[in-house]
Amino acid sequence: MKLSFRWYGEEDDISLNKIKQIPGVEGIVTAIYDVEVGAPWSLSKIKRLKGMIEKHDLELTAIESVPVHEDIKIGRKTRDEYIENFKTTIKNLGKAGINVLTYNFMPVFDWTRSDISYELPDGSKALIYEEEKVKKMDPLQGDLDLPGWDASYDDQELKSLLEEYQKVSEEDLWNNLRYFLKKIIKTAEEAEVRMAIHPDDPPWSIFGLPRIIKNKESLQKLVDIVDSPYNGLAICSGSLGADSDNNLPDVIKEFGDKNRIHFAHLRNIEYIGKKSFKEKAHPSSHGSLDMVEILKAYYETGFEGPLRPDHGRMIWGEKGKPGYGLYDRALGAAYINGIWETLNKIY
Ligand code: DNO
Repeated sequence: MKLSFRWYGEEDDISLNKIKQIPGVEGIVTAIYDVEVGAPWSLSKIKRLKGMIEKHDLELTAIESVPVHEDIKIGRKTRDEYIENFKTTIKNLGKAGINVLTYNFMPVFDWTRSDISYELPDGSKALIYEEEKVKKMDPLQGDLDLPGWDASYDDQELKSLLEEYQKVSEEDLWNNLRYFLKKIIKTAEEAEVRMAIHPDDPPWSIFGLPRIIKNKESLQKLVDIVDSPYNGLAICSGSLGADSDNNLPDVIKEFGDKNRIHFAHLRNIEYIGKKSFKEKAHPSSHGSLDMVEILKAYYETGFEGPLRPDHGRMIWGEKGKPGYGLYDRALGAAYINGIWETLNKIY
C-alpha cells in the first residue's frame, strides 16, 4: 500500500510541508475545489495540482472526489451532458498520469453525523452518529454543514431537490448508476483511470433518501455492472463498518483478490446502538473494529493502492475541518505504518 493523506488544496490550513513530515506518508489524495459540480476539470488545473504536490516530494495517489452531478443520480434528461463532462475529467486525469478516481453515488448529502464536536471522556472531540437525533434533524434547517456536502444550493433548490428524490427508489438509483457506469468505464479503461466508488456513509437511508452502496451484496452488484478492473471500489472501514453485519476482512479479501479495490480508508468507530456510533482514535483497542485484521486482509491480497487514515478527533486544542485536523490523523498514519511494517516483517 501507499500510505497517503487527504489534503484540501491550497486553502487547507494543513500544509503539504507538514504532511511531508509525517513518517511513512508518501501520497496525497485531493481534488480540485474551485470547479463547479458537474463541470469538466481542465488538464492545466490538474497538472498544476499535481506539480504542487510533487514539489514536496509527494505523489498524487488518488483523486477524492470528482462529485457526480445530481442530474446523473436522479436520471434527468440533462444527465448525458454531465456524463460527457465526467468523461473529459477522466481523460484529463489519465493524461496527467493520475490513476485512481474516487466518487460516490449518495443523493444530495455525502457523509452525515448528528454532532461534529462530541466530547469524549478524555476531552477530545469526535464525530458521532445517533440515529434518534438524525431522525429529528431537518436538512432544510441547515443544522449541520459537513466538508463533503455541496453547499452551492440555496434553500429553495435544496427543497425541490429533496422533493424530487421522493420519487426515486433504490431500484431507480441503481438504474441511474448502471447507466452512468456503462457510459464511463470504457473511457476509464482507455485513460487507465481506476474508478473507485466510496460506500454510503452511514450505509443506510437518511432523511428518506435512497442509499445503495452499503454491504458486500451491493458491492458485488456494483462490480457486476461492468466486468472490468476499472470499475472498482474504495473501501472505507468506518462507513461499511458502521453496520456491524458487515465483515470488513471478508469484504477486503473478496474484492481485493479480484483486483477491484483501488483505495482504502482506515477509521475506527465504536458501536453505541444498532444504527449509532462514535468515531474513535484509530487503534483497535479504542473502537469496535479490529484494525490489525483489516490491514492483514489488505496485506494478504497484495494491496498496492493508496491507503489513508480517515477522520481523526480534534485533540490538543486543535481547531479545523470536522474529521480532518492534523494531529489525530497523523497519529493514525503512524499507527497504520507500524502495523504494516510488522506485517512486512512477519510474512
Ligand atoms: C468523508 C469522505 C467522503 C468521501 C466521498 C467520496 O470523510 O470519506 O466525503 O470523500 O464520499 O466520494
